[in-house]
Amino acid sequence: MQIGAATAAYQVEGAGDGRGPCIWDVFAARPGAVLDGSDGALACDSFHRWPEDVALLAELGADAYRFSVSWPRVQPAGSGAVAPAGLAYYDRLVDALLERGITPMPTLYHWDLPQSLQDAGGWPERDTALRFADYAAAVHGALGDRVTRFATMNEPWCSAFLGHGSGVHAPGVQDPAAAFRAAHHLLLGHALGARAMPGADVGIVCNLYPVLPTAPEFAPQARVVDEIQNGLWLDALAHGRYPAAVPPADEHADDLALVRGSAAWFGVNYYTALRVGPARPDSAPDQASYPGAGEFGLHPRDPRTSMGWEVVPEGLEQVLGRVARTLPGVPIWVTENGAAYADDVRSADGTVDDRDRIAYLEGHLAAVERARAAGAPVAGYLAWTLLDNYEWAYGYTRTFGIVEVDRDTLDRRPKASFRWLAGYLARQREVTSTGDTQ
Ligand code: IFM
Repeated sequence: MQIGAATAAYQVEGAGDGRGPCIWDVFAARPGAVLDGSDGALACDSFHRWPEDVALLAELGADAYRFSVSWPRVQPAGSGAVAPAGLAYYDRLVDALLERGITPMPTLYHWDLPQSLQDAGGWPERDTALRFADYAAAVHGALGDRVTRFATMNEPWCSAFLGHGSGVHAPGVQDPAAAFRAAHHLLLGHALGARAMPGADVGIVCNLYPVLPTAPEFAPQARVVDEIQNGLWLDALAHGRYPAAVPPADEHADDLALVRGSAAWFGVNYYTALRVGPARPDSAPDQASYPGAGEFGLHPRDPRTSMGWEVVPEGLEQVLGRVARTLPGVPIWVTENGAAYADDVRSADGTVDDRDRIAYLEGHLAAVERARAAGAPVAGYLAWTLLDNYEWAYGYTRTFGIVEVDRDTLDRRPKASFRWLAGYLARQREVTSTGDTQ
């Protein structure tokens, strides 16, 4: 199994030079939209500091690096002319990774829609899926001679339902019908994008979670949450249909025939499990993303991360088993897994001593190994995330990194979890090279 780390453009790059505006620039400027009022204009400045990031990945011993390509850097207006300087940034990054034996795994869309496409209606509009396919072709044309594995969309559930249901993510729309249209066009964009990259190994990345009723009477609500969180994406990709919770629409039938079978590999982003129980007055705002929200609540138990997400390693094993059964023969990657913690303990030399994060990673890697032993074809595991970065509506107040980033100097300092993961990788390589395991 390959092991590495992941990041996303808006969260780490900073605007750099020549990037066009995107929906997160506009959303983050709304008063109250982001907890600390921050945006991704500087982030970790990886646009300039990428050589340091690549050196860290090499020090980690990473097999693979999942980063995202910024659509508005490549096509500042969202369509038409491609910016050569924007593509050149990824060209250099890919070359530097390959020089160090690290497999580049670009994701084409990690939430930074060019604002001009939002002005034309965004993901609820069908045309956005067509524009995505043009953009995918442009990136593939530039990188496809050296990169084989691409992901189209990252966590389309978030783009659709956090972006257009609860509105806690960009573009901050609260319109359930628009959320369903966005979900469909994200899947259509994935399928058209995959077709636009002939010869590439193209997958999609979804955030899937086990959904558990807290009592039998909440089973119907849990089923709805499961259909939106998990079934929508899996049923469409495996069977070319939507579960009952998705309102029917005329455009679905032909498009779903394209979506079916369009994932050559499947990426699982896994963080927690969802417990569905009685309504609660203090519900997190993202809960309003599910139809029928208000009639039920989510009830995470301890232990929880600083996102309030329950730590449930065995849920990852369950999700991997479900994907393996639903998409037989399709290789699976754990494309994100990790935890935000307070990082308030330091060892004598000043290193963040994040034993909680180490325990989280260790528990989840063990769950991956159990899933593999049970037959799930898991090809890789990528820790979220390499660097402390811009955590969307939480701004810089939540840290998931295995490397600390000083917000004043942007200096990078590996945490104890970085050293731990490097050790895990080295041990795994040792075992593999002596032929003890696969
Ligand atoms: O930071 C995000 C990432 O962009 C997408 N998956 C979940 C992470 C933690 O919230």
